[in-house]
Amino acid sequence: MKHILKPIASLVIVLVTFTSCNNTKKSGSNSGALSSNVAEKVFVAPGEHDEFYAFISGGYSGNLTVYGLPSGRMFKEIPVFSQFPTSGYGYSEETKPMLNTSHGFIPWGDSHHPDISQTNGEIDGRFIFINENNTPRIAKIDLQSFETTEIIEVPNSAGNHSSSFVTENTEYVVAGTRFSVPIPQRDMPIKDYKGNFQGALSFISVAPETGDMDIKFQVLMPGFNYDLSHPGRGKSHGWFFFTTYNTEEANTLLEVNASQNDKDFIAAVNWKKIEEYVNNGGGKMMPAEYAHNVYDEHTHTATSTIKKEVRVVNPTDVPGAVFFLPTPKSPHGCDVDPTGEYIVGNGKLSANLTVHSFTKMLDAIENEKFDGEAYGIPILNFEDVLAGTVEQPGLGPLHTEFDDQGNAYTTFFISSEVVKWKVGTWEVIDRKPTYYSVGHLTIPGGNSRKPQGKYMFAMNKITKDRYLPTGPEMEHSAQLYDISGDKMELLLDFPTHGEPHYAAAMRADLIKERSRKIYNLDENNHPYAAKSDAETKVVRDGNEVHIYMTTIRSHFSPDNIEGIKVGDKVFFHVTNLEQDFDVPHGFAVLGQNTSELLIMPGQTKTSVWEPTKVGVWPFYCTDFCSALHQEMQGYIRVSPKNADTPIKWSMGEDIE
Ligand code: K7E
Ligand code: CUA
Repeated sequence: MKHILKPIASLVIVLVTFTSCNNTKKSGSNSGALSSNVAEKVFVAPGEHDEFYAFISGGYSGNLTVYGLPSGRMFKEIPVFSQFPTSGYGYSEETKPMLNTSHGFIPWGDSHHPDISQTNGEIDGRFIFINENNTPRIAKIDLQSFETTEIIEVPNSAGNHSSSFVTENTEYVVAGTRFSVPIPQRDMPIKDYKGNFQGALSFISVAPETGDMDIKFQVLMPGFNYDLSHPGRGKSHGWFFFTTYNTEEANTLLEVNASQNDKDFIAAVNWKKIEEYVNNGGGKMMPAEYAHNVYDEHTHTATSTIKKEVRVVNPTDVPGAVFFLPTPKSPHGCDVDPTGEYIVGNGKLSANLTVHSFTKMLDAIENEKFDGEAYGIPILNFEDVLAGTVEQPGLGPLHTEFDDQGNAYTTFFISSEVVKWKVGTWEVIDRKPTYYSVGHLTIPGGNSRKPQGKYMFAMNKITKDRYLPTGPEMEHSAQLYDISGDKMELLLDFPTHGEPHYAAAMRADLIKERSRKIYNLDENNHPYAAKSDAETKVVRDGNEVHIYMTTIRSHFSPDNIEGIKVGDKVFFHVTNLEQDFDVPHGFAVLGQNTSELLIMPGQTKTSVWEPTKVGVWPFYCTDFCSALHQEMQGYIRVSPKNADTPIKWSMGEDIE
């Protein structure tokens, strides 16, 4: 048996590779096709603003990048799950707790699916959520400050991939496990996976006013791989849908062993029903360990709390809450149309695209049109829930988005194209090649009741010849299409950072108007803040030295410091006194083993330095902030361990 499997596996690889090569050839004919008409459509004149924000997942960068559309200009990288020396995120004392987990401090993450908060099924632009796949976590970014303000770890989960999608009123941000694992984690033989491992689907509540996250409950499902998910909306609000693969429950050579079943499932979860069950005391608390990290904008400091238990629910204890919809074949994306009626299963290995009907699903449940069960969960009869199929639209469907005109757009990885089809008639309307091997695609407002249309962009996995070569690896490439007409029109290629798995986009106005310009110095409650030059000081406490420092154009106070000794632990608490938009100051000292600080107006940030060498070491501002930026510098004197140099500091005069 083992001997047969290997040739099959290599055949699959050859097939995929071969198809990709074909795609590469197509490109030649398209290069240089940009007409001036197209150029006008993406031209945003100098000083003008883009019409849309796009928040593009950074994949293995662990972060989130912010772009403008239609220009494709990158505005910012928001650090989320990875340390970011550019701003000191994850390096400063204030932000290190954001990266704490039950496994300790983790400097990196793999981010996948950003999703913007919603009110009444419409994008409201308050928060954006994003999942971390490797060490399961969900982060919340505040779209006023563009800062990561909360990260919650997801216990009992592994490969947090079917995340982070929000319900119609941001009641929940949902996180489903890609890898099933022993729950609770324990030492057991891997070969005993089948029937013993489980997959947790976590419903993380989001407080309406504050946005505070908390794990409300986890549904412990059979040991499949829960790949992607989307909320119901409109008529299907209250349900959540998850694609699964590996319903075979294989634990080795999944490329063959998890491709055996003709159909896998979409799991339909009635979260309202389970919520009610939980509110009435249902489910049980089980011991768990997970970090909950919260950033406070007034102390400018994050705290990390390790939580000790989580509520779990056995789906068979809540009759009528969970069903399986048979879906061919190892579906990846699980996408719900704006009306909430249609649920698309993008079967990676299927010739056709399967669409389920929510109405038919309810009817099948009502009339118990079941086709067996899996671990006590009813399997609905395929024909009875099927809305329709898009016949042979392409090879290797991954993800579908929707516009505001009743059209759907599906990406095909293997045939490297986006295919536009009509929701309801299932006819293919248009297809356009992508360069190359597209993964996700995004339409502004796509995951909502009101898509904002106009543009679609595809996020491609392979760049090859699209840009000037940069060694063996090229940044991934996105392609922007005009979708306002019947046919899609390719407008622009632009590079993305890391690996974009999905992006969330929306009209710029909502965010733009609310964007924070400064932090109010009066509201700075940081315990080590110095709010004027008069409050600056240097305080020794054993071998710890706390420097209360200020920075304003164009000096540090103090800028001469003496009395530090080798073996000390020196805390530079730097407060930026500026109350002016876009005037951060930087801070770095020669020989420090951490990153710089970048301190926003009104903020206090702390860098720790443990000097190992005697000498007089300069520090300076790293951000060119004024005509006298180069003058923003100072000296710190480090004496031998046993010296008796007294602690002294000054600014504008010599230390006597
Ligand atoms: Cu959403 Cu890339 Cu994580 Cu598909 S995944 S491509
Ligand atoms: Cu402050 Cu340069």
